[in-house]
Amino acid sequence: MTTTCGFVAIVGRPNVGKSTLMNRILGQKISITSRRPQTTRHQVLGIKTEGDVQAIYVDTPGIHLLEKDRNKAINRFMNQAATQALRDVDCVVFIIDRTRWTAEDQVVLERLAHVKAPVILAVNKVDRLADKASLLPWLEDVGARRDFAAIVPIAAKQGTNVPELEAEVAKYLPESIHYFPEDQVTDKSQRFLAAELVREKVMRQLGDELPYQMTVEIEEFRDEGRVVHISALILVERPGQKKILIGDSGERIKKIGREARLDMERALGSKVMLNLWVKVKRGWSDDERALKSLGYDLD
Ligand SMILES: Nc1nc2c(ncn2[C@@H]2O[C@H](COP(=O)(O)OP(=O)(O)OP(=O)(O)O)[C@@H](O)[C@H]2O)c(=O)[nH]1
Ligand SMILES: [Mg+2]
Repeated sequence: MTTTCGFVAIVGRPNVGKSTLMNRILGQKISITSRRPQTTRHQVLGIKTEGDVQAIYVDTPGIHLLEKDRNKAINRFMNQAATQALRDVDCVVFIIDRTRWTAEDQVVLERLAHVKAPVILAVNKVDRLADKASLLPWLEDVGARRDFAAIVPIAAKQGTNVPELEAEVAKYLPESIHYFPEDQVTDKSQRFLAAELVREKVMRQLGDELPYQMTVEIEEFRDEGRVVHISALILVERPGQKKILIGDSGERIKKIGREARLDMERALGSKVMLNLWVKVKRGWSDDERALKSLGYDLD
């Protein structure tokens, strides 16, 4: 009996729906999502095993333009993490948002220039296309930008055409033994997921005020069987941000905690006691050493 197994990088500029697509394919929340750009910061594997076929998807941070003088170490980290994911993959899914082509899409296309693996273009969010008739000429137009292995219009959020995209991907998975046991869905720990879920709730509630000047560290993760005790520290850059995060008489932080806890309970399948703390740590997002100690480490 032959089995197939391979790595599939999901790349694109921020906010096009990479993590939404991965979660849809896996049928559960593996990677956090929000309306704000730069939600994903690390490579996250989503492993899908169906019979003889194992597809290992690699969700990546959105590749973005670094602003002159304003680019922080964390932005360089995110772009590097995304580019690194393109090494040694068997197939790439390059996502764009409907019928728009931006300077950042162009940057992604240029990063793909040296990639030998087949690149499938996924045109996402077609559910929001006001003028459906514009799609066909657009597919022809983008199709001329590179020799894509396939072009698939999808709506990741609703799942439209996602099985068709997976079928295209399956064509490029080589014959190989499976690298992961069939019940493993990600390479990340429960601890990592817990931190990410807190970050997701903060991003969803206050993305505009705190784009990337916030990170989450798990200080305690104690599994007592029926209850998991989790303490998470939210680090911000400035005292003003701490105030916003806590909100009037702690309303906002309570809401963030409640939502994060419910998601954690769903993911862990047990009761969770969650404690949240907010601390100001100036300069962490532009300090290579601080970043490393906070888990932003490419090695
Ligand atoms: N209408 C619609 N919205 C979508 C679709 N796919 C994703 N979205 C929304 O687009 C936003 C961004 O989705 P993400 O999956 O976080 O995007 P991303 O590419 O992972 O973004 P970064 O991690 O920041 O690079 C979220 O609000 C999603 O709900 C879709 O097919 N249709
Ligand atoms: Mg993402």
